[in-house]
Amino acid sequence: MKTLEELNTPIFWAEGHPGSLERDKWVISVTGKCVNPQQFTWQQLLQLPQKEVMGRLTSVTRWSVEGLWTGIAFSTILDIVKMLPSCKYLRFWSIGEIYDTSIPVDIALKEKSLLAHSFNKEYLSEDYGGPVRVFVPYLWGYKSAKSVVKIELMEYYIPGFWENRGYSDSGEIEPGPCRDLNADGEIKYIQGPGEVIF
Ligand SMILES: Nc1nc2c(c(=O)[nH]1)N[C@H]1C(S)=C(S)[C@@H](COP(=O)(O)O)O[C@H]1N2
Ligand SMILES: [Mo]
Repeated sequence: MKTLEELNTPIFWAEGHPGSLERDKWVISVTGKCVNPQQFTWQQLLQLPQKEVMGRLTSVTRWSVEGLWTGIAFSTILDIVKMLPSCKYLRFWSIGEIYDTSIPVDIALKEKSLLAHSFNKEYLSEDYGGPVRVFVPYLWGYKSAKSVVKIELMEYYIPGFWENRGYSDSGEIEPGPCRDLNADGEIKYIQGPGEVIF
């Protein structure tokens, strides 16, 4: 099984590369519309039930990479903090809190959405959003915030970093050509919205 680097996956850090990040000191705060806002350390995240999903990260810049992602289901986190019924969106913040993006709770709760720490059984490096990033194969990659430090449970939607710069608020995947990085960048076609399956 290949790493993201071996698959020549582009490394996107629109806000600037964060440098080296210490897995053992990583903390994610979960705040907003919940009964028990709390922080999760790296060690605590690893003690939660782990989930593996096979899926594609697909960029609006038209490349897509598939692999086995491991992490924690959002339902696990939202149950622990006791999300309130008024919460409709999850807003993710990356390290430095310049990059943010939001997704509807119902998409976060879909089968393959994860707070991911591994790709093809290896921990994610800083380049690819380690220690912990969002993985949401149902929407364009800009919704999959890297190196997440905060998850805000929101009643309403706020456009994030790329949404403020012209990408769609929904992040809905649109049909068209796309380079499949698992096939050496061969151009394939995205047929419709939703999870990309070539
Ligand atoms: N913090 C942060 N997260 C981010 C981005 C970014 O620039 N900064 N780029 C997004 C976009 S546009 C895509 S396609 C994916 C790319 O993930 P990769 O850099 O691991 O390939 O990360 C998303 N998450
Ligand atoms: Mo992207």
